[in-house]
Amino acid sequence: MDCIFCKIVNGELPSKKVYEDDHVVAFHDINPIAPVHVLMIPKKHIQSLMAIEPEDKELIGHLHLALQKVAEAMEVKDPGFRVITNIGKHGQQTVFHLHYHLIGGKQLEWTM
Ligand code: IU
Repeated sequence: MDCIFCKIVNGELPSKKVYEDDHVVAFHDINPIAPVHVLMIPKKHIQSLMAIEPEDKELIGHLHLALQKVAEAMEVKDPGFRVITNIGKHGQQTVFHLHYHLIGGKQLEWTM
């Protein structure tokens, strides 16, 4: 499958990993928009949040618990950070492998 993030998962493409276990990987975004910008992905190829199936419930819960660990490791737990997943054209999704942006390290704004 021609998916950039699947290639990162299987080591065909390099990435700066900050966390990995049997089910998920987190790595630094190549084009960070904040001092901390990490992508958390499931190793399983899932196109977006809208493609999550009931059978993925445990995986998605696991991914959120792993996000907590990454937030602690990246020292953004306090004073806080943001988690975003973009979906489709209006969401400006550009990579069609489910990923959660963990963004922080500065005071974030909320404007569109
Ligand atoms: P989006 O939510 O699909 O728009 O985000 C994709 C992100 O993946 C974006 O922030 C890119 O900078 C990032 N990225 C990456 O970290 N490494 C890559 O090889 C590619 C994209 I392609």
